[in-house]
Amino acid sequence: MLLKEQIEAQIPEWRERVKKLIKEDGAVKVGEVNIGQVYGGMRDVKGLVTDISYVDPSEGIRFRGYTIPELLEKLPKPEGSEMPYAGGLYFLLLVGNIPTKEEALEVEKEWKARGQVPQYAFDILIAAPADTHPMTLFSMAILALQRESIFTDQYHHGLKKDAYWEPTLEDSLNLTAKLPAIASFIYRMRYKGGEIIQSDPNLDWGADFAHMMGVTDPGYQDLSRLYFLLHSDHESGNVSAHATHLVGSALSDIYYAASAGMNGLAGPLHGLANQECLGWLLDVFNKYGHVPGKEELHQFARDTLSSGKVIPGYGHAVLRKTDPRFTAQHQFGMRHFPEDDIFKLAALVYEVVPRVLQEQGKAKDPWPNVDAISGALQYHYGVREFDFYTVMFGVSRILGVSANLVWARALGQPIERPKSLTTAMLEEIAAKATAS
Ligand code: AMX
Repeated sequence: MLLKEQIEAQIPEWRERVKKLIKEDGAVKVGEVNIGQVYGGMRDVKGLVTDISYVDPSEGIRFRGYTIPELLEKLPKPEGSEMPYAGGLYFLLLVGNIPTKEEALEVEKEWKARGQVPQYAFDILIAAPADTHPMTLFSMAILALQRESIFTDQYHHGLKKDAYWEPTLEDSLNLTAKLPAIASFIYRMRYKGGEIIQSDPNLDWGADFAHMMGVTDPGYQDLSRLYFLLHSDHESGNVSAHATHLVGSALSDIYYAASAGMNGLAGPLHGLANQECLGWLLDVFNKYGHVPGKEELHQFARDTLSSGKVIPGYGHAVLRKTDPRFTAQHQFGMRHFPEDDIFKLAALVYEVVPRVLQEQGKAKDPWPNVDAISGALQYHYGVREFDFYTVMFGVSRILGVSANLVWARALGQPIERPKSLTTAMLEEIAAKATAS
């Protein structure tokens, strides 16, 4: 496999580089931690390392050094499509270079060969009570597949530490291959009366998801490819990435680790934000019965703020400009359905809300984030079941977190074990600092 060979070829140099850095400069400080951060969710504490993506405050995400516009231009695409193969993106995340079309297609081929979901995983989903949340079902299916883990099997048969990454790569390919079928099964079971659509062997991973969802508009295939690219990785400190890394650091396999990550993604402060954004847009639309004018929208936004609520989809913990993931989706809507009401409204909000937030003067970043528009695009194609949106986010995110786990194994990253203190200890530290 070209993918595996290219990872393997890089490992000795990476191991040497990391070993040297730790040996020669292990004591060099990268930052300080204050009491506010200890109580404040470790915000901005530099305690993780990943070479797969980096979020620059003024520029947004870079995957393996490439910005989103660069990736959309350079990654190989299926004939006649605007958006790249997810297989090519996965190659990039794992290997670090833009793949050739042949390399991207090899990942797609591996996924096809590994994509069959064992019936027992579906049976577990079918057996769950009808009101089980789609994210719970998604996480359950991943966890059910844990018995397939090659890493865990080989580990118990005396796998050498240097070779941990190999079965982790196998597991990652096996799991990611099945995600479109699992997610679309959940969608069809929950919202479409259980009429399941079988995978089409001629379609790539992203397009096959669109097909199995039952959305026939060809534009949805490109939207799916775009969506899966944009949500795949966002450094390592966000909850889904960090939870996956933490659980994986105990040498739990990718099924245990990704399922844990998905449980974090299911939280309202993380993956659920996109549905709140669409809810706000629909509230605006329903209030006026049409796309309002700028003045009316300005007033609606001010009313949201004065009632003590936030405007969903705006602001960011790290970014200080329009999220390039927003821009890519905005451009997609402008090309495909500029006249769609909810899309038009989302685009108008972009013209009005940053000004309202600037007037209010609280938000450090008044610009839109990825969630401000993603729901409007799904809505256009008829995927209107909000509870399902986080599952699509999860399908994408597992590409990033599994690539990270392969490299964490390759570089022998140890079990995570930060130190905790008691409040009395922190009070003592504070008292000493004040006295000195
Ligand atoms: N509307 C109203 N007020 C906002 C705001 C918004 N969109 N964004 C920030 N503010 C307010 C904060 O609530 C805070 O007020 P406070 O001082 O009274 O508590 C003040 O501005 C300063 O906040 P900040 O430092 O700019 O933001 P943060 O880093 O603490 O939080 C975020 C970032 C995204 C949670 C915040 O901007 C927010 O709540 N946005 C709306 C919800 C949203 O879009 N969430 C999706 C995030 C993307 C994701 O992770 N999926």
